[in-house]
Amino acid sequence: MQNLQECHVLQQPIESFIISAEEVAHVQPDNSLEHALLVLVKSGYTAIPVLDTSFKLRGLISKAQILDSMIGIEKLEPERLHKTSVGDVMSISFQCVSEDAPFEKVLSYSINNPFICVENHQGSFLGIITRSKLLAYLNGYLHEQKKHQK
Ligand code: 4BW
Repeated sequence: MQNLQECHVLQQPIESFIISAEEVAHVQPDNSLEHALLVLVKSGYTAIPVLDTSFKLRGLISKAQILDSMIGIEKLEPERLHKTSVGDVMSISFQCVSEDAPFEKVLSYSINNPFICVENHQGSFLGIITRSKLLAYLNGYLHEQKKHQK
């Protein structure tokens, strides 16, 4: 069996997997939850990054967190959506990588995260790497390996 460290698949620069910041749906910390819910529903995504006005990553917000924040004592209280801001409910603890992180690290983070945020060395948000892009690449690689073994 090939030594994993020498394995070409793990040497792949992560840059080629990044969905650039301009293409990533996002909200800002002081947006209302109502706005965030509209962005999430319209984009079709379950969770998206929260960026400040200087494009620094501040957190992640999901539909589940927004729905949870609407739960009152006995009923849903949708009026809370425009009184509460994204910054009040977003997650601030999440895994993120720098632009030169090894493929292996991103792959291992993707086990528990559907997407990984990528920052440059100045801390600016560059984009995301989705689990589906990593799996598509690995799938292609495995098929190539199989062809060469025949
Ligand atoms: O609108 C969609 N377009 C496409 N082409 N695929 C979609 C869309 N919405 C969902 N999907 C599919 C993707 O395969 O469902 C998967 C789970 O979506 P999610 O998590 O739960 O909303 C998608 O898998 P994925 O491409 O590996 O994306 C993983 C997660 O990355 C998504 C979402 O939270 C985030 N994401 C992906 N592209 C994004 C994005 N967030 C913001 N902007 C983007 N452009």
